[in-house]
Amino acid sequence: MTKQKDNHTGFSRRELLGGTAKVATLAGLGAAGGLAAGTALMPSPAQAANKANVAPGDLDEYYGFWSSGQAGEVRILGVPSMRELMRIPVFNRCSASGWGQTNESRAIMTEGLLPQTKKHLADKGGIYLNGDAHHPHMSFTDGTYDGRYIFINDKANTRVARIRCDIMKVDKMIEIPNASDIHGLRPQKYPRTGYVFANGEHRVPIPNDGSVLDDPSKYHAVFTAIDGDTMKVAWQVIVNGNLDNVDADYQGNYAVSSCYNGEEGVNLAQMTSKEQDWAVVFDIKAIEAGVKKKDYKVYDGGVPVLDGRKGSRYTRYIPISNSPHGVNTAPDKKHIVINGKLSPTVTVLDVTKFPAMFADKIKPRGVVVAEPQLGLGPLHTAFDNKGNAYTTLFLDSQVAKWSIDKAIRAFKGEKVNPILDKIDVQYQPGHNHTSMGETLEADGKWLVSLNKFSKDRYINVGPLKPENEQLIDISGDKMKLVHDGPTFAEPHDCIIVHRSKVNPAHVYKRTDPTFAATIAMAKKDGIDPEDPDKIIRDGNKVRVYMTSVAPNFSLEKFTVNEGDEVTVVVTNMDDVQDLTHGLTLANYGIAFEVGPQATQSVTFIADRPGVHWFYCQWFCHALHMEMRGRMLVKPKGA
Ligand code: CUK
Ligand code: CUA
Repeated sequence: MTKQKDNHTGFSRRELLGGTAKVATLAGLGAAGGLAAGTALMPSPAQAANKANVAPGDLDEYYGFWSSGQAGEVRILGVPSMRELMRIPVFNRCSASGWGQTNESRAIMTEGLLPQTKKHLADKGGIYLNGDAHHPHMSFTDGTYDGRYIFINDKANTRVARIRCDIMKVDKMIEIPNASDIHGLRPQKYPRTGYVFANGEHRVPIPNDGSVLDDPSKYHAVFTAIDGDTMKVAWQVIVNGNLDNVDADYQGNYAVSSCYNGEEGVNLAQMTSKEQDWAVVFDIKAIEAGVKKKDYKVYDGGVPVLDGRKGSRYTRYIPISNSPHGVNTAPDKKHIVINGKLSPTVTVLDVTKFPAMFADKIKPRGVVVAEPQLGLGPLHTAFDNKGNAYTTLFLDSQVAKWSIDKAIRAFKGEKVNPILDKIDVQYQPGHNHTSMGETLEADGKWLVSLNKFSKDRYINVGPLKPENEQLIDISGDKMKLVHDGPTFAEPHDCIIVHRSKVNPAHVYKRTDPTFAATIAMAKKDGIDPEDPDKIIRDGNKVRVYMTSVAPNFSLEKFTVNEGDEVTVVVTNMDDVQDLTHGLTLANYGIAFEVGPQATQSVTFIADRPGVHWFYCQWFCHALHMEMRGRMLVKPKGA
């Protein structure tokens, strides 16, 4: 394939192809070698786009949960409209909602940090301000989404967070000990989540305290199983090589991770020197038995760490050529696809052969049942409900649709081409995802391709270009591109969840655990937080309690002394849906959201004397501008 060269000729591909989605689609078919006959029947892009059109006021059929890579948050999109509906701050700090600033969010962000990290952050504000959020996945029950939680990794600072789907806010965030840079993440699919599997991608010494430095032979990668209910690490397994992506089977017995650095190198040349890497299979039941028998060591974090290196009864290593990347379990409950990255192939594993492999009755490669060559740079695969798979080809800037069955038959020697269709995407796709495609309820309606480059698809916005996420209709034989969506860093990964699976609340419950500690504090101060207009002074600590009801704060003003440690607690008494208030404290860098029926608080030092207005920043009422009050800070010695 020479597609990339187009970008070096001075012409953009769009110009070369004539600039319509239709022509691009045809070019994709041409590349698959199946052009001509059916093309006259293809609907125009406008017709095809109609299906994706959600009229004003109409609701989408699916929730899309998008990670945002280095932006560190999760975004909720409506699918198929691709409208961005909401952002959920996770590892980032959010100016609008006060995530990372409120006492409630800071408790969530800090309680799961290791002691050495708390120490590291002590003089830096106490929390990390960045994250690299790659893989959002919903909790499962019996092989499909159950609408409880979304789990997501932070590659930048080795964390895993949990989002509560009833309020669409993070309620737990933990740092993973003994590992570095959590990358691949997937929940157990059966019988339920259960475990959340998390891959430490980069190899480091254990413990990583400086006693080992430039001796990579003493570095390790660690696989972690987190209990998704308690958000505590259940156990860890040391492996050979490194750990990239992971998926679980539909039986609850195994997890499979890809390794692109079997060489255990620390630079590019070393990491890519060998033709063979592998996928490592974890035997969950054997590991649980090993934990029971205390066949482990304890390093950091007080968690059991088992040895799963080659020869261990807990793992098997399946040789795969050249830097495998994505790992994707098919909804046929049987096949797991490992995507080749530097190899043009994907490798199909048959999970029903795993017990024989662990019993050493067959060689690890004996579980491979197909290895079709799809094109250049296969990264990730998604599935429909008809036995087909959709693989992104990063280097070819295409998505290949292929038949798992045909690939298996071809592997056995039958003369059959497993590739059914190819479509051009713009440009360089990483992850893709189908509607409900990672569950037993895959429905084969929509495919989203998350592309790392937009190049010429949009008017120029300066040196930093948006990336591009595209919606593809996969309901027919041929894939049809129906929507381009520019996106800020970064369209990393997503899931597409039928809206029947998710049922968020409209207003908070007063008993919500995310602000229970604040209410307990109010009670200790002898205050009913729902009827508070009270200022408690406790040495130089001042706690200010107020409520909000549009368009009023219950306190018109409060007075503190310069140098006081002030905690402002706001309870939003409005119990109407969509009536969020906020509190912004001028020239103190303070702002936070208070949802209907929620209590939120912030603590700061009143180190600037003078008059400081606080105001509501959520436009809530015709008299929203008047929804304000004063903090009076008496100067020292006055
Ligand atoms: S990894 Cu980036 S394209 Cu982090 Cu999911 Cu494959
Ligand atoms: Cu309350 Cu604006």
